[in-house]
Amino acid sequence: MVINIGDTVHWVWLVSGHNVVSGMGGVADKKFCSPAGMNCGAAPTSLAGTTYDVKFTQAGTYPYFCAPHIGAGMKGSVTVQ
Ligand SMILES: [Cu+2]
Repeated sequence: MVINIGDTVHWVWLVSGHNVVSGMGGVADKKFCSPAGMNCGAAPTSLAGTTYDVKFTQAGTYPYFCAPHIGAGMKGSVTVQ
C-alpha cells in the first residue's frame, strides 16, 4: 500500500494466530511488530479482534510479514511518501 507521511496503518485480526513483523524473509528488522512493538524477534501471535496501529513518520518502503505464515505468502509492504 502507498500512504503519506504521518498516516497510520491499522491492522485488524479477523482470525487468531497471526502477527505483523517488519522485515523481509522472516527476519525481523525491529522497526515495528505487533502487538506492542517489543520482542519482534519472538514474534508473538494475537487473537481475533486484535488491532495494531503504526504511524509512519518517515518516507520509505517498509516490508512486513506474518511470522507463522510467510511461507504461505502472508507478507506485504507499506510505501510512505
Ligand atoms: Cu498469518
